[in-house]
Amino acid sequence: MNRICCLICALMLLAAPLGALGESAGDPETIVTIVRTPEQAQAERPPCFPDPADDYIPLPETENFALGKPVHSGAHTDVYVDKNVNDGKTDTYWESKGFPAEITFDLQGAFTVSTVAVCLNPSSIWEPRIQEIAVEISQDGENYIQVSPAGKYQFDAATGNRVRIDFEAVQACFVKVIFTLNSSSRTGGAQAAEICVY
Ligand SMILES: [Ca+2]
Repeated sequence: MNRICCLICALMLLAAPLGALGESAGDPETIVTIVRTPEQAQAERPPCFPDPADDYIPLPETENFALGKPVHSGAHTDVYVDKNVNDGKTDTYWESKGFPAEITFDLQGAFTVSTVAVCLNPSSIWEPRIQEIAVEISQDGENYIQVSPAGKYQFDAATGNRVRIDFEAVQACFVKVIFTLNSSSRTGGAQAAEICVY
C-alpha cells in the first residue's frame, strides 16, 4: 500500500510542473499558415537553371517534309519499325537490321530540300556514338543521285543527340538516307528516333 501511495505521489509531483507551466504561460495564440503548392503536370525547370536545349544543334524552323509520310527500309530490328522514324516523337525509334541500312521517304510531291536531320532520343541514356550517313534524292523513286556523301556524324546528348546534314538545295520527291556504321556497342544496326527533311 505504501508503495502505491509513493507511486501516486511521484506521479503528482511530475505532473505538477506541467500544469503550472500551462497556467503561467497561458495558451499562446497559434498561427497556422497553409501553403498550397501548384499542381505540377510536367517536369519544370527553375529559371535560374540553364535550359539544356540551348546547346542543341539547331534545326530549320521550316516544314519537315518527311513527317508522317510513307517510309520504307525493308529490314528493321524487333519492334523498331520504319514508321517510328517519322512519327514526330523522339521516344520511338527505327533500328535497321544490320548494314548497310537504307530508309526511304516518299515525300508525296516535289519539294525543294537542303537539309536532313537525324535525331536520337535526347536522353543521356543514349550514350555518345558515331553513325556514318549518306543522303540520296530521287524524282521517280527508282533513279537516285547522291546529294551528301557518306560522312561520320557524332551524336551526343549534350548537343541534343541530333545531327544535321546540309547540302545544296535540290528538288526531290523521294529522299533516301543510307547508314553504313553505328559505333554503339549496344546494336548491330542503324538507329534513328526521327529523320527530318527540310
Ligand atoms: Ca520517332
